[in-house]
Amino acid sequence: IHRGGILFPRESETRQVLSLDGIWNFVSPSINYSSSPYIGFEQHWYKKDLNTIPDIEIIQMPVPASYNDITTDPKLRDHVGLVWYDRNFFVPKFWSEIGRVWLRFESANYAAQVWINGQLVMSHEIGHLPFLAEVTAYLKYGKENHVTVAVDNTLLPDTVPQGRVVELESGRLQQSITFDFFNYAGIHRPVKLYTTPKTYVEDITVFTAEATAELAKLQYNVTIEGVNDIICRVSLSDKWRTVLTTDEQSASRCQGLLSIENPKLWWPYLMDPEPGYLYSFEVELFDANGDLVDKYVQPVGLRVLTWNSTSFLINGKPLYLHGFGKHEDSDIRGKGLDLPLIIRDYNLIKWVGANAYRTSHYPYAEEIMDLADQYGIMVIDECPGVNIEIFSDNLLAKHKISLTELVKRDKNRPAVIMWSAANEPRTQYAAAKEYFRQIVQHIKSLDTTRPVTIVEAQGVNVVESSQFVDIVSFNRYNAWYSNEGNLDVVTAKVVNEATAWHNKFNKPVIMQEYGGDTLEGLHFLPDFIWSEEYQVGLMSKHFEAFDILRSQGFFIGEFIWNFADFKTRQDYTRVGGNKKGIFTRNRQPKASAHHLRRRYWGLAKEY
Ligand code: GCB
Repeated sequence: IHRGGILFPRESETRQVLSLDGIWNFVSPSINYSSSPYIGFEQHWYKKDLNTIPDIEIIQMPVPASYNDITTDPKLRDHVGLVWYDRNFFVPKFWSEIGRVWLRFESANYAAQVWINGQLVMSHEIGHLPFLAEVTAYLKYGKENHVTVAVDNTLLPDTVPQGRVVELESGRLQQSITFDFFNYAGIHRPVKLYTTPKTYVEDITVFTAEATAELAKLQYNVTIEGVNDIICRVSLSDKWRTVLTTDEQSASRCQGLLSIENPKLWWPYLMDPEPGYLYSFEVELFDANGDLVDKYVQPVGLRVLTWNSTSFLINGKPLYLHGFGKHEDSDIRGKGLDLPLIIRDYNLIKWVGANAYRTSHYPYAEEIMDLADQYGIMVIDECPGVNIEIFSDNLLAKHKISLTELVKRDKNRPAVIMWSAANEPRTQYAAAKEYFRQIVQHIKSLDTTRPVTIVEAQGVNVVESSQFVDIVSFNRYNAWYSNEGNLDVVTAKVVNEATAWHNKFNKPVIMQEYGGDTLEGLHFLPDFIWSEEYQVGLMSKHFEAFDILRSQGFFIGEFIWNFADFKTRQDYTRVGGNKKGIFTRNRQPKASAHHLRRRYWGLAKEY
């Protein structure tokens, strides 16, 4: 597998992109065979056209989408093991002279192997992250080609996230997981073939070294693969495409510092009349004749993050984060990328007046992240390490890989303001200490420009992990998982706990989750658990606590759980899924959304 950069495929004067999205052939062994859910390898399905294999049922499967809710068959919804996808595609003849051709999957959950024309071209493990390989030598140019993908959703003690497979009395395998959200699987995001020249821009790293109203400095580092006899020209242009500054370097060392006078800084939504301002960082490679060899344009935002023991600042101004935890989740498509849905979500985020969210509990699609950059919505970027129970060296190694890939993917994004190393790991265990010391150190070795957090659920006095982070995060379900029905205890409990976190670690504190399940349309007066009134009441008690905490100077954020209702595994505490959303799964408001909107817009007035 390719170990270099994972730049998003973008068309340019020198690059072409071809989408492989659409309807693929799909086979699930659990529908066709009762024996092994891992069938296909020994039978060499990757060397064949799935359509030509006798006695198997082909399902028409959309890509991108989760496969679980597409059919009416519970065996597919609850399948554990391999599934197979394949399709044919054409590659233009002139691509044989163009340089290199790449195949890139934006994500497949959980692990995938990919063959082109019967030859293995890449394997990747860990969902929600892109993977790619150069496939130049495997393609037939000007002819029909065949791609096969085997996707395995099995979660084990050394996968990220962890899981266990249990055999039921019926003989069926069941995936056991520690988190509540449904373990959707399949090819979740777009699949693209794209070209680069033989000598090409392999990776770009930018960060803002300085950002004031008078001057910004952008540090850049471009890595180039191919021949060395090349000039690397970089330039920065504004949104009107006016070039503000340029620089020329040799291909072997294309790095430097660009200065921009009177810059338009990247500001979060509601903090500036023009939030999310992006410049274009253009990289052009020229050969000795002055001919353009490659071009890649990377959007960049100019902003600097700083933090201390009580506050978190952007461009020198203190931040107060108000938003939610989210999920990639919707009816039928599951975790499959859906453009109407993601734009609707941002319109709701803006309507409700949120300025931030956390990508609970895994990295979100690159299209979603692009919009955060453009709208100025700040993102706490979480890796897929959710609810780790058993710490091991194998898991640690893979957890680090997931972070390497995440930072590589999102390092240039102004919207990403913090890395979340994990959600609710069992950090009361002694083994968590060395584990998270290494995890945080690993993130710091990749990026020192953003703070790191671990989202804690254990008590402040037992955690072995938060001493390593920059910002302390905790989740707590007062008047829900404890003290259910007792709204009167909430305010004091939240104030006391947040204060205890700060006193113990001397760091800024965020409440990353609080909330209660609410069935839309269920009303009770006086408020009663599961009703819309109860959710609103629970929020009001938290708001009182947050206001007290804000006056104390170390409390920097409130995130309600969750933005929208979402599907979970089957559980007697869940009526058709987790209903803690302020929006329904259809993205319509509950009473709580209107309540939150009044608060968040009120907070924005204080900026
Ligand atoms: C949590 C988890 C989140 C769950 C939530 C709940 O603490 O972080 O993934 O969905 O509780 O509603 O139970």
